[in-house]
Amino acid sequence: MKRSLENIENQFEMFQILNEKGEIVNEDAMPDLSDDDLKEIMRRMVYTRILDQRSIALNRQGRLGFYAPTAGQEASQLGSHYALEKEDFILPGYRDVPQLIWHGLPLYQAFLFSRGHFHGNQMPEGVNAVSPQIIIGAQITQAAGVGIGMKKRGKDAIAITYTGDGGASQGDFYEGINFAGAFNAQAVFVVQNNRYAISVPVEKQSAAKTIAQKAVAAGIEGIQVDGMDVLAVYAATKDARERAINGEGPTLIETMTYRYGPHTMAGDDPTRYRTEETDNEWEAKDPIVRFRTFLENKGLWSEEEENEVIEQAKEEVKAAIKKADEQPKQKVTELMDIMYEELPASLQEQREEYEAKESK
Ligand SMILES: Cc1ncc(C[n+]2csc(CCOP(=O)(O)OP(=O)(O)O)c2C)c(N)n1
Repeated sequence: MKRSLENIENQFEMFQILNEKGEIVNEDAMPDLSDDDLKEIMRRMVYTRILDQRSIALNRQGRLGFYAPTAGQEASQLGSHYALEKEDFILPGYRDVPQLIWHGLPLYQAFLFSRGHFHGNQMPEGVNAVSPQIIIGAQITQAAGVGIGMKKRGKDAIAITYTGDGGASQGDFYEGINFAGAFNAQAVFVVQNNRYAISVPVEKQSAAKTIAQKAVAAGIEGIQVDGMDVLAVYAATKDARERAINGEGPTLIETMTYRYGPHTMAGDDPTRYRTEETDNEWEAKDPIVRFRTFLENKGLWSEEEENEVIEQAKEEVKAAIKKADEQPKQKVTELMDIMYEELPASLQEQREEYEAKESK
């Protein structure tokens, strides 16, 4: 028995293309990306890091509500997103707001989501996504369903869902990947293994040595990827996407990453469960630093370009928070109207009561 487990574990070595020093260590796997693509990926990662810093500041000023920091996870989030097409459908977790923004969700709406305003959950026409899931693991079963739907309709698109290592310890996760495998769903499951479910280390959540190997029991492909290496995450997702569309089944991608900040801004103190030594170890793997080195060595990136992106991000955040401030307050009647095509009789009376209150 032990030997069969070891055999499985040995199959999930971490896939890497760009090492911590910004060197290509796996030339054969290098994805076919133009210089413009490479620069765009860098731009998005830098922009998102600034967005994270500004969101934390806005939260501290009381101008944002719920916020789950993203710094450290840019390669996992944006490398996987860059492999998608507009038709692909995203089912994110609460930390995955950056993917939604790059899929087309306006920034001011992301801020409204943070404030609990329902307009933040209304995806604009053509933005194929649902709002971030708070219930851990629930998006996994939903993604299986969307991926099966895409297959049935013969679409050249996938459902992609994101969760953390904690999500991969939930029952919904196993049900979702099992169903996806059984029905050959056009789905990709990304688990961003940032080592902790709030304060619970991944080692205490599961005896499995990797999360990627959980794919085996569901009969689907699984791969563990260096989640701080944007090229590896991109290449793995692109490959998974193509295979899903070609009818070759879903894939589970585990990205090895780290969140530098607290779990959310609601009072988590990571110093109570992580050491400075571990933090430093992971910061040395930083996805932006290594990609910057890679691009600079190719003569594709400069300090001026980076500063331009930083300024642009700051300006856009400023404009978006202003726009969020200017939005009308949400009304219960409006929420009822968008929830139901036909309001049930039992709610009709409540609606009238709210209407009377709101018109005062
Ligand atoms: C079903 C359910 N159980 C518990 C919670 C409380 N909770 C919120 S975040 C979290 C940890 C999730 O960790 P992980 O999936 O690793 O994601 P990360 O926050 O690290 O991105 C838990 C248990 C929840 N939101 N939903």
